Amino acid sequence: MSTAPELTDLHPSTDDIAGDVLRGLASSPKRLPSKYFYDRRGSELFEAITRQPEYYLTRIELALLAERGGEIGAAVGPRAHVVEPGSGSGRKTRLLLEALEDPVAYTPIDISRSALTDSAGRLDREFGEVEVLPVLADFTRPVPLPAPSRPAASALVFFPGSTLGNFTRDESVRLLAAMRATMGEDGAALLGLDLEKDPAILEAAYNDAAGVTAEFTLNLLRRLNRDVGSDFDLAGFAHRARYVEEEGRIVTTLESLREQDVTVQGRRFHFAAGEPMQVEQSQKYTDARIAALAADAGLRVVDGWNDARDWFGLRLLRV
Ligand code: AVJ
Repeated sequence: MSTAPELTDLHPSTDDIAGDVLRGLASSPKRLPSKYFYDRRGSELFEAITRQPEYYLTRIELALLAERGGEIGAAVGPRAHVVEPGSGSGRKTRLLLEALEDPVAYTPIDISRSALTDSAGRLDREFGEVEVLPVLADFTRPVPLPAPSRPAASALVFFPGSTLGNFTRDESVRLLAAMRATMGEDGAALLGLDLEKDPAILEAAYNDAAGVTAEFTLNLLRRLNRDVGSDFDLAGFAHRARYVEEEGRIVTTLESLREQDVTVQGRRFHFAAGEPMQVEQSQKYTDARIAALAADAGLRVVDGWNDARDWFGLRLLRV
């Protein structure tokens, strides 16, 4: 196909960054939403994280998609319409499409028009036989899927990267329920989930020796200074990521290195010396936790693939 893929615009409400930041700073303890990490520089820094020796997640997931593609393809079935909430870099999507038997269509869903056209264009050029049908929408709500010109046998929602782990449990259940509605009765969801393991391995993954993750975390403040006009002093905060064993998750904070005030749109917020501000959580999963989460969203785990060390898993969920 030579023309750009046709985009379906469901007119999602755009992010209220300023409102989200003001609410987060007004709450106690203070917090900032992790979805704002991913401006251009933040996305580049995340890509750099995935190349750090300590950050095993991406490498294992790519290997699972490459090495277990035959089994994954057989479990999903032929002529799937692949749906991807949040259009990523495309590496994983490419491996999935190669693993599937005669995939019919690919629908990235994103609220960013540029991210959407980028990933749609890339996939469209590479997979001539797969119809690319991007949808501009908020993927946390059910999305009516565009109909491919060749009917699909079922929809497959692809949510890799353990991105689900960045949401709270309630948000995760709502997100999975939205996916359930998007994929319909015959559909499935393929999730990539980071598994519980030795805390030292987890903490190393979020505190790489080269300091890329620290830079990624601090970039959030740089981004907010630019986009909401805050005056965070990047030298006044430090990246801290620790594993909270009782909750089975990495909690990342920016810790105020001294007593200081930050002004956001005319409102002043006080930080005590040592005060932590939560900026991200990365949930780690057990099979029991995944099963309970799926059940709460009206889904069940029907298949799964782990690496030999059980560090990372793919799970196939159905209604
Ligand atoms: C984007 C969800 C895969 O939580 O592991 C990586 C983001 N943060 N290092 C994760 C992240 C710090 C990442 N995901």
